[in-house]
Amino acid sequence: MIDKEREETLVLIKPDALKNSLTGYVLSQLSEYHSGLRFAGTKIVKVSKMLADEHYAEHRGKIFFPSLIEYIMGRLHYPDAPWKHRVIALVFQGPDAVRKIRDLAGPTNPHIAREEKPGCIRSMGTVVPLKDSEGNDIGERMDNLIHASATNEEAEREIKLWFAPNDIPPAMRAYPVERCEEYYYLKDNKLSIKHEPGSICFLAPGNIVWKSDLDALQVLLQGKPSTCTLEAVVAKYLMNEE
Ligand code: FUP
Repeated sequence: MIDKEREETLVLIKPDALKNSLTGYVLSQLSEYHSGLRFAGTKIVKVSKMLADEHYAEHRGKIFFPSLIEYIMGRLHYPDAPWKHRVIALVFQGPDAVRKIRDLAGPTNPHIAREEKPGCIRSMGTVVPLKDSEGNDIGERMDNLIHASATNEEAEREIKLWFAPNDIPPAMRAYPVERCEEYYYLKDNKLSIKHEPGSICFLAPGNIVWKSDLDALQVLLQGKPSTCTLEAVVAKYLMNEE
């Protein structure tokens, strides 16, 4: 974290909030008047499988994971309207940003939120039982309207996953950036600096990128494992592409 004034946190307004026209309500709850924080970035995102998987990476393998991915991709709330599959991603900035937004969001589980903190944003959500093919309860999915980063470390990972530096005004960026000097391509989920038929260019010379993304790409090009995966780097630079 660079300084307290530039502490940042990621908020996602999820498909259930969009479907229920709660966007305005959520934004007014999180406004500077209530939170003391300011907007640093905002975008409408069609969530790809790659992005959803990376965002919820810590929950891979859990029983609710497939349903959680379908939910954040908008497929559950808009099954017949793929053009409505999107979330609103926001970066809020200011002292204590992570804690302030988590407080306004409330507990993860909407049932608990209603008991412990009536009136918080997530208290307006719902819990959906998950069943196996025989109809037995196997878990639950929490449709809790918004995501809010849980810690400063998570906020950095998530903001860098959802936002490219140029989505945020230069003076508001909290993390170091660099100018890209190479072309980087993706083909069959493999990284390359050479173009081949069918490969997709996701970065080009002159692009402004998170320094940590470039560091990760250098490590990955050498065939070594990186703490930041190739998918986590690529997902944002290919965001909203066909
Ligand atoms: P939070 O940080 O509050 O978003 O909570 P978690 O990281 O624990 O959970 C991530 C998302 O998974 C939340 F939106 C809730 C959802 N979840 C379920 O749908 N079912 C579960 O059993 C647990 C979590």
